[in-house]
Amino acid sequence: MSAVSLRDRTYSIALEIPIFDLHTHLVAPCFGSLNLWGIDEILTYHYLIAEFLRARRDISGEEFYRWTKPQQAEAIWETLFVQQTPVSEAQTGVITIISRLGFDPQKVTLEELRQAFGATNSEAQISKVFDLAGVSKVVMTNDPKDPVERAIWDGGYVADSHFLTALRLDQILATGDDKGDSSVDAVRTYLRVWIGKMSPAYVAISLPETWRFADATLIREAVLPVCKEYNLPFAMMIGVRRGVNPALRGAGDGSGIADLTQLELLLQEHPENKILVTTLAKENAHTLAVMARKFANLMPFGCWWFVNNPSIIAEITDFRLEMLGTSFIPQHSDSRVLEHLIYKWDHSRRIIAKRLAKRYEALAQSGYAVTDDQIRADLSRLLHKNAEEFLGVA
Ligand code: FIX
Ligand code: ZN
Repeated sequence: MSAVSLRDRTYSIALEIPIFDLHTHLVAPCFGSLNLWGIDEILTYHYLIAEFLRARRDISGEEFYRWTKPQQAEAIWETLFVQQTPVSEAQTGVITIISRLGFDPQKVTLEELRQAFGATNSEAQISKVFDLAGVSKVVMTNDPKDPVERAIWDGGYVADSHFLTALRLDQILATGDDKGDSSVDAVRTYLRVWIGKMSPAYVAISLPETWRFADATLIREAVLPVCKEYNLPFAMMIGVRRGVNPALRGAGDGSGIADLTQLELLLQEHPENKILVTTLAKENAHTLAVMARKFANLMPFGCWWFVNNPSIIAEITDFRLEMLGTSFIPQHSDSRVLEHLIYKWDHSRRIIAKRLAKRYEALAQSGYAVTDDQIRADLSRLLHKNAEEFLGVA
């Protein structure tokens, strides 16, 4: 079979496989205003805010954030989509969303888009977007230290089968329990309480590139023992430099290359914990793949944030397939706005299928012709089974 038809076959099978999205900032409908959807939220995604402020150096972050959200969206639409060719990944992502929702992205106006989104509601949009994106379930990012989210947990949480929970620890480890007690015992108790309330699929934290295992007392003595007690994976997102430009607020974070020998120390000391890791620096992704060959309890996942770009997703997926076969989780969307699921998975599904087909071509050159059943089984592992089995939610 020719390389082209192998690639086409692999992609058409990928389109049939339901996606399990391991990490997002989407929330179930019961979280009300935290559930972001619609064209103004799509246009004011912090990736686009950063790109807008580059295009309009005459406008400061302080001034931009004084505008209303509709004013921000109108300025971003005019600058990044009318005055410019939308070639960045975040710009092209908006075009993918608009096209997949049935509009002509080169003719539709912002007003027409606002009217179309205004004619529907969040529940209807959730089922439409999950269907269009081919996503079966997403994992939320849940933080009981967020006062708005906490109010829902304290009185209005309604489980939704599309949305699994994940207990996020950045704030809990930084500020301790509700009384501000960040002793090991207090944090262990707090984790047990919230694991009981949320039944999370995993427990997660983001860490700077300067993170050191020896200094991480609460991770070593509270988080890892409690995760092991509940057989919960611990997800570490390593390499973020928070607030490198505070004026950009959520758009102001940067990236750093981490010393992953710190992760090696954790894996050596805690072989019975299930550890999910994604890294923000491309260089770290390669080291992580090598490390996953040494530690079977380490599950590399996703192409996070600044490496969630087609050229880098392709490179990272290539060396993961070459070193790990199909024993990793190639992508998560990190969607913040509901409709992101459409573009992030359209773009990633196509790349993952293409890179897997490259491996099939290599097999063909060695005299091995892969079958449709094998392609389906491999893509099922990559797109949902590896995640579901590692989390124990299969
Ligand atoms: O720490 C995280 O979960 C990051 O993904 C976010 O802080 C970041 O803003 C993001 O959404 C990147 O895609
Ligand atoms: Zn995230």
